[in-house]
Amino acid sequence: MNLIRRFENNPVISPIDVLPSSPELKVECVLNPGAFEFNGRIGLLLRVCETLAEQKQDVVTALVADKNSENGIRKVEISKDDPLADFSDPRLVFYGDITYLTTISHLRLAWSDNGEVFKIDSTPSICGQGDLENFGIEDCRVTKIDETYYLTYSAVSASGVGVGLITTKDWQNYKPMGMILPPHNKDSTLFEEKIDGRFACLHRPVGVELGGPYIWYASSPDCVNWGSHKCVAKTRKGMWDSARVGAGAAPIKTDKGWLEIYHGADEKHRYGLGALLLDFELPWKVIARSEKPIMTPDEDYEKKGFFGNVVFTNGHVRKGDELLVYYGAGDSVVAGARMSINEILATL
Ligand code: MAN
Repeated sequence: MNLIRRFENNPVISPIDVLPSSPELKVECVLNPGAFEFNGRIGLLLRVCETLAEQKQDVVTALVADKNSENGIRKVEISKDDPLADFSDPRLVFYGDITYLTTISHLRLAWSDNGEVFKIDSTPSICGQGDLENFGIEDCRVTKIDETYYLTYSAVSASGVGVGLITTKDWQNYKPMGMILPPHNKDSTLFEEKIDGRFACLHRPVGVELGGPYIWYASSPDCVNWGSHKCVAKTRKGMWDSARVGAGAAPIKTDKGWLEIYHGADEKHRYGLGALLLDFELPWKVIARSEKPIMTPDEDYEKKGFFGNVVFTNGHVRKGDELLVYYGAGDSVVAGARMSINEILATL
């Protein structure tokens, strides 16, 4: 049985399909989309990563959003032979006390009638605002509760990565609600229903001396103030998810409990997807968990890329038993796959 049925037209969106947000920038990667349905269409909220179109030979340029700079972007140039700089991770530049990103991300909408072919907006839909988002915003989860869409995303700056919240009802007017979980925290998704009258979420803080990058549960009366934190799932030594774990998109309601598709990575930064089955009433309790990943980076476009060997999901759309899972592949492109909820449950 083949649990994962990748779309035939994968990757469905590549950097070449996306217009840069300004002429001096170039789209380096398009990845990790949130997914939702609106007015009979499937929408993706893409993470669009940009760099300078014209790179200078001897420096690496980090881009920082800044209202007072030309075109709203400050360019931080770091010489390639500066002894204070470490360029070993293509995503980051460690420079003395500060870590910069090598790209800056915004969120952009793409729309489809069939879920496989997308028309991408020509301009950014949502950009980072203020000091806590000036390295960009990333990896948005979209959860619809009643008539409101809740967007939870990574807000990135030199102060760290935290979780930001924006709400919208019409995908034209956006209401920023600020940072709801402080650094270091990301991979936060809301449940599609309130639990015991409270908003519920999964999130991923990182324990430093003790603990680690584990999936946690929290609840809130208003979606802004979060409490009742509980640890849900940890990394597992020697397994495919030994180095980090993080929630994907909103947990899926099934008659066996909440099904959560999450990502895990090992020490070699190989990212796969697995499943957690959470207790319906006490959603921080794990009933079952994938021993083996349900999806690993196997295709060329998943093994290669800006940061290869990655399949990472934060967006899906449910059609009965079928899940359309959208994912970032190789941190470079957006791809899709069909999965059956019952088939995943059967593996647990
Ligand atoms: C990690 C990666 C990057 C991302 C930063 C900030 O290093 O996921 O792609 O830009 O975190 O969130």
